[in-house]
Amino acid sequence: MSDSASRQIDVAIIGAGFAGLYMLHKCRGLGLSAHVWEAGSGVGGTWFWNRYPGARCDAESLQYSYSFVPEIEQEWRWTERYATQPEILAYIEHVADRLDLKRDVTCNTKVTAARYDDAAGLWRVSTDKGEEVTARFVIGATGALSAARIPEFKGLESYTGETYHTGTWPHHKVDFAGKRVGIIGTGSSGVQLIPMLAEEAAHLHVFQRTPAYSIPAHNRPLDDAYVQRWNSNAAEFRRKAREETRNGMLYETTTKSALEVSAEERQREYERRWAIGGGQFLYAYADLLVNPAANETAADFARAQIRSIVTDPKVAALLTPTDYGIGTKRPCVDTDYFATFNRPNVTLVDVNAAPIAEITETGIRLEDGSTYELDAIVFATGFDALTGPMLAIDVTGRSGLSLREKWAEGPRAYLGLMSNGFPNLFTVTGPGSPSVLGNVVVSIEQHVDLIGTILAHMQKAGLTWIEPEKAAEDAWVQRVNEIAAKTLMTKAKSWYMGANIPGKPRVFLAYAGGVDNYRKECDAMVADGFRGFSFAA
Ligand code: N01
Repeated sequence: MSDSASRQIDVAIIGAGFAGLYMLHKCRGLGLSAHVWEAGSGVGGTWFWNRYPGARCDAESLQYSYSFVPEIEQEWRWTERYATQPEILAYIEHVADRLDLKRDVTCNTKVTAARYDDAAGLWRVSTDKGEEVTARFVIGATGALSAARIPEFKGLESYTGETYHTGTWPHHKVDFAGKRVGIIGTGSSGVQLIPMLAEEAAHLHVFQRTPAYSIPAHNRPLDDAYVQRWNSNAAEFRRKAREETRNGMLYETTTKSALEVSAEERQREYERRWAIGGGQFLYAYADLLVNPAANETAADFARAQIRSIVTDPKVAALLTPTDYGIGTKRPCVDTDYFATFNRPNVTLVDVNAAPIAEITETGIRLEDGSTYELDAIVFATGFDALTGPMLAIDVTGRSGLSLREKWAEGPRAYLGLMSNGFPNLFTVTGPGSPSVLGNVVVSIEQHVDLIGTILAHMQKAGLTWIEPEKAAEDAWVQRVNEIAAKTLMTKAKSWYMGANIPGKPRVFLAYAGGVDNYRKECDAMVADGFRGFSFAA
């Protein structure tokens, strides 16, 4: 890959995951000079970093992939319903090679600052390798879940055993055989990793603060006939997912309320969907995420599944979520998660009742004084979601305005795409867009296409400067909040709300109106002469 970049380019792109790579391809198609900087030693973004055993996507592989080059879609053969991390990474590598993208990607390099030069009307982008590049446009393709976070546990630096974070997993195989392992965190990453660790470790302690709802994946190999059927109809399937679904995935949906059917019918429907596996379960009724009583019916069903699997009633009770609704935090999808707690070498530790007081030289001590001696501690403690990756960069816009200051009370961006005060700076799937609430590849393609439409318009009209109007931004932020407030998702303590980071503003970070409606909003904005944006030559 390229290790140097020209000093003056049209577009500086930050991040070489799904978003950055497609953005680079898009820019090339417009005849713009573009370059990508990537912190990792290879392309792939999320799928480069999250290499922990068991890591796989819980969106179906035939849908969680690019659609912008139909030939690539046809020639790539996914092997499983839910692809593993190595398979997704191999796919991204394949696309990058196929489109010859890597020559414009500089790896092992973090963008540390991006400063807007008011006089020149250009961005000055600095990296941790001492490079400084000038670009007319900057595009943050930094990912929504890329700022891995270890909570500030007292004594962490004194621990002498091995430590890992799921989001920065080593490239070599980690050997847990014969070891006493502790894992903190039972979100999507923990739920995938825990069964794998239990297979290998001498003993696994799972430190759980909040129990997770988890739906079985029922993963399976993809047979040729199924793939063939998909490929023959791919264009139409993709169109439907983009334009007619809330979350960018072809799920069976209904307009029915959970409360308008009998308890028996509901039970049958939940059983049917549980047997299909994956996220479909939450689409059983239209009101599961807006009506607490409806949600409770689905939550109750999911709780009963836990009790039916976990043999020790005390452990089952601890694993059962009671104080938030199903789907109000990001739901997990698992293979053998709950059954893992029946193993004699697995102990569930309730760190809600007795929080972690400190990490000692040799393990973990809880506030009730109990101690756990551990050879390795795995942090499955998540990410500083959506805002973390952009705020890790020292971004300074017009008249010295810092993005950290501007977003101090929560992110503000028009359509989740651009922020007033930061001309010519776009974010792909940024806060205020649907991003994490569905199939993120669908949202990435939509944003990259939209940015492409804006850049093409500017080229054609001889414009060099774009900024969203403050009034349009304020109205969008208000809209994002209003839509979120109608859902139950604002009621739970989750990373959707910034609640996993002490001190982070509690605002809902994504547009919850659906990818279908979001696309319509964006298309209407374009059709209306790029309503809400100011331009200059
Ligand atoms: O992170 P999380 P994740 N003491 O934030 C706990 C995507 N993803 O990496 O809930 C004790 O969800 C925390 O507890 P609590 C997906 O969008 C997708 O698992 O805050 N515990 C929680 O249990 C997902 O939602 C896939 O009380 C502490 C856990 O750590 C997102 O990434 C796979 C703690 C963090 O869970 C993030 O998932 C993996 C503390 N001080 C990830 N601090 C697939 O597609 C935190 N925790 C399958």
